[in-house]
Amino acid sequence: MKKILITGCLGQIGSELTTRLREDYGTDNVIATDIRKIDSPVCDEGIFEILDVTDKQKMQDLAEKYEVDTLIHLAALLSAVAEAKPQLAWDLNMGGLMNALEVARELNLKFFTPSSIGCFGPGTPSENTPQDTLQRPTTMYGVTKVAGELLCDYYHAKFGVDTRGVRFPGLISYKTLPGGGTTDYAVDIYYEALKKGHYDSFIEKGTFMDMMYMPDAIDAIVQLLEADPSRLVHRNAFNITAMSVDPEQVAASIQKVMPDFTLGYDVDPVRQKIADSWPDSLDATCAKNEWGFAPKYDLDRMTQDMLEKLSKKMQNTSMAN
Ligand code: VAH
Repeated sequence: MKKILITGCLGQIGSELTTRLREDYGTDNVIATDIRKIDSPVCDEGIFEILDVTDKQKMQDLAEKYEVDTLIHLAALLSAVAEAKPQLAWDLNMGGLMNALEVARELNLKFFTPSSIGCFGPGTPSENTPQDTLQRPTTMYGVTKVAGELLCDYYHAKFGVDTRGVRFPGLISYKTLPGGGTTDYAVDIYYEALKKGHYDSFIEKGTFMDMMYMPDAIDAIVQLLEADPSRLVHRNAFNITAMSVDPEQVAASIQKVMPDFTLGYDVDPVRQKIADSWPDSLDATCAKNEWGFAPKYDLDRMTQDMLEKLSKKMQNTSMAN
């Protein structure tokens, strides 16, 4: 992997991945793209191009212009937004993915796109969910993730495209707010803890979901893309996770740092129904065995770092305003 085009760079993953890849591979070797340009280090501190992923010709023109060898496709609607706009979610998530796979096929690019724990459904074993198991999701997001996994495996088997992917759990980060996900409560809780000392969770007590701190997620993308292909038994997509938590456990972790923090509930039935259809905990053995996946952050270490970095960010923002 030497020169990389990334779609969806202004999203929660893209904004941190772009910065990391510029550090690792050189600023001029990372082509950041998104559907709009904003005032952001992603747009201002390296190569940035406007790209709507439903425009295949533009995607191909950019890949050829910059002579990239790798395409990381992140642009997609997340679960809650996709459930509110299912037809748009299909068009964007599947149309964008097909365009990206076709560009990768025609230009012989290494390819990464994420799947999600959302690719599983109520019939999947919910504890220690196996790498290879039943995938019958009941959300449009999940349908696009399963279809996406199958499409990426097809492009590898049929056309030899070097496709790789992971099934991301909920991702927690302080740099960019997530957009329209079901696991976003696990990000919101840290912001609200610092702002108000209290948070009303839209996900119910006792709802366990896999989660991961963003540094571990970025490490996983780079590790998988640099992995020896001869070791890969699986490709699209690997179960990965760092922890399985519910709102109570996240609150208890915060209270170790902020003893007066309190947690309440204002459950969102739409996102609760989505969360209830997902597994409680994944088995990440294949990722560990096939490419050395090894997350560094558990819940308490993530909480300490989130609260420290987020409070600095909020202080800087309030000073700037
Ligand atoms: C979502 N954050 O909630 C995303 C993710 C596992 C969840 O796919 O839709």
